[in-house]
Amino acid sequence: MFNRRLFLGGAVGAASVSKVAMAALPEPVLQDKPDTMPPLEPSTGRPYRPVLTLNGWTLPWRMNQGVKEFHLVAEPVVREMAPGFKAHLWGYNGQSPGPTIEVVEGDRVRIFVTNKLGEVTSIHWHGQRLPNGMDGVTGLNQPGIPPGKTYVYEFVARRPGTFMYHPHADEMVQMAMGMMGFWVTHPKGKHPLIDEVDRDICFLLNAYDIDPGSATPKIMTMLDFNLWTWNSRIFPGIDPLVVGFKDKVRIRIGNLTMTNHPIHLHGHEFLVTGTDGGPTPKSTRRYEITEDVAVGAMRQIEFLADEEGDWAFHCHKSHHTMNAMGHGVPTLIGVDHTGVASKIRKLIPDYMVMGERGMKDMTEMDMALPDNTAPMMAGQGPFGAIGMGGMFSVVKVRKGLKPGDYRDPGWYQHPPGTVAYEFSGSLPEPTRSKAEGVGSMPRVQQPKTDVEVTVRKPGASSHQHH
Ligand SMILES: [Cu+2]
Repeated sequence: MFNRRLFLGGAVGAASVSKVAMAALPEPVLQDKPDTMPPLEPSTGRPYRPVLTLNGWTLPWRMNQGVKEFHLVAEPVVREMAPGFKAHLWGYNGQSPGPTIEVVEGDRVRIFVTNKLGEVTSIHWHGQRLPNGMDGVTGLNQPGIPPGKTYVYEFVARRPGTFMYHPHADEMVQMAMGMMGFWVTHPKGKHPLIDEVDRDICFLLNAYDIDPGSATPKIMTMLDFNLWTWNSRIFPGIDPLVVGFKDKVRIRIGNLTMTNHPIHLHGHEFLVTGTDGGPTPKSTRRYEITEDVAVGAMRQIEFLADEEGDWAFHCHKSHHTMNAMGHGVPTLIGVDHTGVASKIRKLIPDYMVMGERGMKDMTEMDMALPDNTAPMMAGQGPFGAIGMGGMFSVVKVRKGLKPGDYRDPGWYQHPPGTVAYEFSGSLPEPTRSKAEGVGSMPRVQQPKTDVEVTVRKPGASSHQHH
């Protein structure tokens, strides 16, 4: 696929050097797997500790007379969002999102961008200080890159921190189709606000609207996305974040969806050490367990992994931890419809109803799904099905991991007596609240009879009137 020896420089023979010198354009490096690839250790240029891209990879570069040269190819890709579920997206170098680009503060960077789409594109280097003509806004800073053409961007990575890249050409379509990538600029030496960490993990938040049975996102959707993804993967297709006990951990998150995501970590408190504006001043840092990542924003969180176990790590909007969810599903909590659904399914094979005890029932129902869709929520944990999907993964904190070993260590083995257990004694009558209070003032009008309402979620009607 690509000549690693030639591309990465290092021990390159004389014959290869002249070949490199002749080839103006670096050979593009492609990735055909959605797996989390090991961090790319820098073989040329200033040293740094590389990041791990969750279900992603880092783009190799070549050194050309002191300039780091990268080659991005904008193209249609097939992305496996979870095992057995593939989507037709647009991305870079074989995947969506595109590869992570890692450089060091002060590096001169040259990026060749080849457009293999059917329409113009461009790349905006979100958050970078750079010459105005390199900022990538089609029509404002440059002409669009026509199909089949290659443009060159060149600038110095002036500011260390966490960034991303995405098109600024027909961006509603191109970003809805999955065109985006991560960028990390490492500090060139010791930095007063950027600590060295043992594990440094990054991913993008993205969202798609793909009807069950189809494979291409609907690009007009603004709010009602049905696939909430991390790096274009949905739980249980998202790899765990594996960290060693007492490791200092940094997680970098960028949001290129059209809504905010309160990202929540169990078992630990973290500090927000950076945004797309750069490292945060130490005086502004406070401990959090949930950090809202706004639209178009990036956050860098850091914590000491000093609690062993398998800790949930997810978006706290509960609809974002579900997959391929149909709206217009009536709420049937409390309604006994035993047998009704299976009778209807004999007539309408795709008919689904919500379980009468809640929606988790559906993960256990043996129902036929349309081809190429993700089960609404499904993951098999050590204690049974995990009623989650979408933006959900697990931070696995383990003793005895070797530095840089990100392999899944399996499920946590809980020490005896440390797992919630069933109570077997006799139960006293639980205390219940008996009055809600009278309110701060008397009501002006009192209804003739008391009104009693039932919560109806997820509400179908509210979605149909905007
Ligand atoms: Cu969310």
